[in-house]
Amino acid sequence: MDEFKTGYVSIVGRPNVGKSTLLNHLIDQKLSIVSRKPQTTRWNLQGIKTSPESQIIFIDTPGLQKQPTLALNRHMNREVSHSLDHIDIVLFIVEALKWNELDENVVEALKNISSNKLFLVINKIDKVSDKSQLLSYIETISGMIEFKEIIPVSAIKENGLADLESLIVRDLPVAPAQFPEDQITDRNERFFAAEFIREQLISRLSDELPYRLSITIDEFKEDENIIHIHACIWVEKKGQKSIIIGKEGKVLKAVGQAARLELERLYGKKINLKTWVKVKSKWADSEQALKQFGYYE
Ligand SMILES: Nc1nc2c(ncn2[C@@H]2O[C@H](COP(=O)(O)OP(=O)(O)OP(=O)(O)O)[C@@H](O)[C@H]2O)c(=O)[nH]1
Ligand SMILES: [Mg+2]
Repeated sequence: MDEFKTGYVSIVGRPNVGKSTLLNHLIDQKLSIVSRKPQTTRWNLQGIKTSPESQIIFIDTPGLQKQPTLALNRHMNREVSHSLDHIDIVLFIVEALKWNELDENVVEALKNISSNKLFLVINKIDKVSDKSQLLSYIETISGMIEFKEIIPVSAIKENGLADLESLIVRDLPVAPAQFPEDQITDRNERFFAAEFIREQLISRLSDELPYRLSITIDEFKEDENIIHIHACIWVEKKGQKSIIIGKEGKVLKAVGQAARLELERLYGKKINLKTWVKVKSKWADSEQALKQFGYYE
């Protein structure tokens, strides 16, 4: 038998190109939250896929921002650069036939990565009816930056993912597994509780509000058959608090119910979820508040 291979694979790109969707479909598990709105992912998240031949440690990252002004966005960009330290392969994700200055910003951030480690992954090809258009698109991007592989995929339809995975395994170093074979992530249960609540809020709230909320888990207590979770939703203004609660508490109730179902699926246990909404003025631009909310752990 060939020797076992293990390595780290970072998934980077501008916001909204489908990085988190790709991670979830590559590891066959909903770990990373997804939404139609950009800037959904705020933290690096490892998704670990172990087979008899290999262990791939994928890192989903926040969408890279250009010249971020808020402390929160600077934190998100730092997460992306951390993901590139000691990396074996970088997947640069773009959206088929789309290219803008934020993609150029990613090219800039990848300039110190050896082209030997760099794969261009063109996502959302299910939206392209005339596939021949991809040729000139690929040509344009290849003129800016060199890649070891170029792989068109549809993360949602899982097209091209098996090819992508075998090319990754081909290039991973021979090394023993870093994690037990049943471990699928580096993040703890509190992290997913907070993220799944945030995902439900993002999908129900419009405009700027999703960018202005953060979740802390104040209690996480596991009994034999049930997990008790107390979550706090932090916003910046009183008006935002009333929107999140909704008329007669309807929005918050729906968010809690949907998040509870997702968490029950993930943990295979009953969840008792209680939520509160609190105001902390300008938290997204305060390093201190970000620390309190766990952004720098
Ligand atoms: N049609 C189509 N849509 C996709 C595909 N992959 C992702 N999407 C959609 O693209 C949107 C963004 O997906 P995410 O996975 O949240 O994107 P992201 O790159 O992680 O975004 P950020 O975390 O904000 O940087 C969602 O509405 C997804 O359903 C795909 O292969 N095809
Ligand atoms: Mg994401």
